[in-house]
Order: sequence, then C-alpha cells, then structure tokens
Amino acid sequence: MLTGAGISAESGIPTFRGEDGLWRKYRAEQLATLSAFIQDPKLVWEWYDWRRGIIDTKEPNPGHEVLAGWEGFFPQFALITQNIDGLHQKAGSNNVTELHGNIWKQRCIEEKTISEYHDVPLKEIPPHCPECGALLRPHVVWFGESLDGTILQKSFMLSSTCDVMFAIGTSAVVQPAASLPLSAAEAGAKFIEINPDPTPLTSYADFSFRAKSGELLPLLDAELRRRSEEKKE
Ligand code: BV8
Repeated sequence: MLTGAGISAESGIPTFRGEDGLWRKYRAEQLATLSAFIQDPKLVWEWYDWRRGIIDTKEPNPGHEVLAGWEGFFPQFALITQNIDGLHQKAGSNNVTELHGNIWKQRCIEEKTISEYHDVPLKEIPPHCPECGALLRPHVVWFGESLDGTILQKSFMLSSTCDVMFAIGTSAVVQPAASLPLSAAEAGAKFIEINPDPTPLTSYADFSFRAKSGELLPLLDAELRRRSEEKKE
C-alpha cells in the first residue's frame, strides 16, 4: 500500500500539485530543500508552521480509517506513505512506513537527535535545540536529499514481495516513491490505483479507479468483508 497527499485531501489538507495545492503558492525548490533552509530557516519554518497549523485542526477521513482496519483484516498488510501529516497514525494505523518523514518531528542539525512536539504555533521560529542550542530542522526528506536507506530498502522489499499493491492519492511524480508500485507489478503483484485523475502509473495498473479514496475505500472494505463472511459460511 502506497499513499500520497490525495488520501488526506478529504480531511481538508491541501495536496501539493492540485488546484488548491501547497506548491501553487510556493515553488518546491524555494522551500522543501536544504539550500532554502540554510539560506532562510525562518521562511522555511514559517511554511512548516503554517502547514502544522492546518494539519492540527484536521481529522482522518474514512479512507484513513479503512486502511487502519485492514491492518487487522489481512494476514499481512504494509502501509507505506509519502505523507508527513501523521493522519494514518491518528486513524489508528500502528505500522506506518513514512518515506518522507513526519511534520511533527524535528531534528537537531548538529546532534542529529530527533524530537517530536506539537506546539501550534511554534513558540520560536526557527526553533533551536534545547540541548545544544543549534538550529532544529523539520524531520522530513527534502528534494535532493536521500531517503533513509533502511526505510527505502524495506519499502522496496515489501513492494516486490506483496500479492496486491495499492497506490492511493499520489500523482506518482516524486521518486523514488513512485517506483514502488512498479516494482510490485514487475514482481507479479496485482496493482490497483485509486485517484480521481490518471497518473504516470495508470497504464501499469490492473485496475485504476477514478474515484476519491474516502468514498471508494469504504465500499471496497464492505465488499471484502461481505465476501470474507460468505466464505466462512
Ligand atoms: C532522492 C517534503 C536521491 C516534505 C517531499 C529519480 C530517482 C531519484 C530521485 C529523483 C529521480 N528523479 C527526480 C528525482 C529528484 C526528486 C524528485 O522526485 N523530483 C520530482 C519532483 C521530479 N526526488 C528527490 O529529491 C528525493 N530524493 O531520491 O534522493 C537523490 C538525490 C539527489 C538527486 C537525485 C536523487 C526526495 C523526494 C522527497 C521530496 N519531499 N516532501 C514536505 O514538505 O512535504 S515530496 C512531496 O511530494 C510530499 O512528500 C508528497 O508526499 C510527495 C508526492 O506528492 P503526492 O503525495 O503524490 O501529492 P500530489 O499533490 O503530487 O498528488 C496528489 C494526488 O492525489 C493527485 O494525483 C490527485 O489527483 C490525487 N487526489 C486528490 N484528491 C484525492 C486524490 N486521490 C484520492 N482521493 C482523493 N480525494
């Protein structure tokens, strides 16, 4: 299972590349890069503080809730997300692989220690490490930064050994995340996409549903559970 910003859209969180997208107002290279942070940590933190403020008031939607329920429904289930909003965890998913980090976590640029605090708004912009006084940065993966090797390796291993791979709510333009569903399909998995719009992955999908995840996932869930009960009879 790979999710992107689209699964949080029905919770009221702007996606990146949609009409109301976060990138519409800002250019990614202006803000989600290490060089932008070094150049102007205050501006980058103001952007993240603004996003934390939006996310803090939002709740998981039925799409998140169905995936949280599938953790216990399927014998093996892996949720890999590009999202940093923490809504999968808020919906009850316990085992979430966060490819791009988490907006509620911060990392000391000197000690590399990771902390998590939910101040909204941030008390200090930019925030400093309480231990050594160095700048804190968002514990997220910026463009041009490598993803955590262990997380990436685990994600490709999970993708290339699964029976069914879903890509839900992602425009599939960001690498290497967008290659995960392809590695699943190449390994023989059924690949299912859920997105109101077509993406570069659509042509590789066995089924591509032009639908909103918050609407379709509950229907899929009900049908799967009905068939599972039928089998038991
Ligand atoms: C890296 C930061 C090594 C946190 C983000 C090939 C291989 C490797 C790298 C590259 C490559 N080609 C290019 C690169 C470089 C770059 C990249 O991918 N650039 C792209 C833009 C071309 N990749 C990297 O830099 C990565 N690093 O690989 O390291 C390296 C290093 C240097 C040079 C080469 C390689 C790091 C990528 C991580 C970047 N960080 N975010 C933050 O501030 O958020 S990416 C950002 O985009 C978010 O994390 C987001 O999750 C991600 C993907 O976006 P989506 O989630 O797909 O969201 P989007 O808005 O685009 O789409 C939403 C979709 O939902 C739409 O399709 C819409 O139709 C749909 N939707 C809307 N409503 C609904 C819905 N779907 C369902 N239901 C609905 N209701």
